[in-house]
Amino acid sequence: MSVLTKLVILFYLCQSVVGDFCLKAKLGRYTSEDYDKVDEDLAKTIDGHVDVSFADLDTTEMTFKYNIYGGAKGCNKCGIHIHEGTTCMYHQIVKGHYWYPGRDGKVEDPWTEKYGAVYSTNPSIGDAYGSFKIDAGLNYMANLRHAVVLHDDNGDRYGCGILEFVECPAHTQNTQNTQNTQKKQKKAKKKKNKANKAKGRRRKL
Ligand SMILES: [Cu+2]
Repeated sequence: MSVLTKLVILFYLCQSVVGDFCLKAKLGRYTSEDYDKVDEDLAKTIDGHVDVSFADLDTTEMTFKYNIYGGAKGCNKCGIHIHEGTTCMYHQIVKGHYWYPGRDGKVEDPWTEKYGAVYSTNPSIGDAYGSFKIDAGLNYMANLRHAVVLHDDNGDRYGCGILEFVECPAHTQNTQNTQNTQKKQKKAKKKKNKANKAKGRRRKL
């Protein structure tokens, strides 16, 4: 297999992992003033981010990736979900899990352990990294600006972030490559111009 073939395969593999339309939520404390169950110690340390990606604009299946730092220690399958609200500030507006229940309202809530919407940490460090695929019946645009909520062992909320537009890692790489190519082309053009100028000068001489 040539290096080029390998690169092409790697490119498509990366794409299928990363997806084409991405959202990112920076995790911070669940600020909700109208909620008194936040573990204040966790609220101080919680950091990290959640990356959500969709293969296209219509699909409702997303890859949900989390990088949690300073979270609840020793959390065994604690909840991590996208919620109905578009803020972390008011508990009443953050509301419950965000999914499309279907016309008859019978589609099950996918933001549960059964569908993998959990994270676990070890007893000494509250960090967690992982990902799961989930279909909440809502597409990329429908999820924009929605709150991602982190729960502790008791189910209480302490971490939160808002999903915002972000360029997918694969896209960023492509843009960088394009920029590099453009830079190279510019450099080559400059060199050519210089050479031509030198030629012109020589001709004049
Ligand atoms: Cu939740």
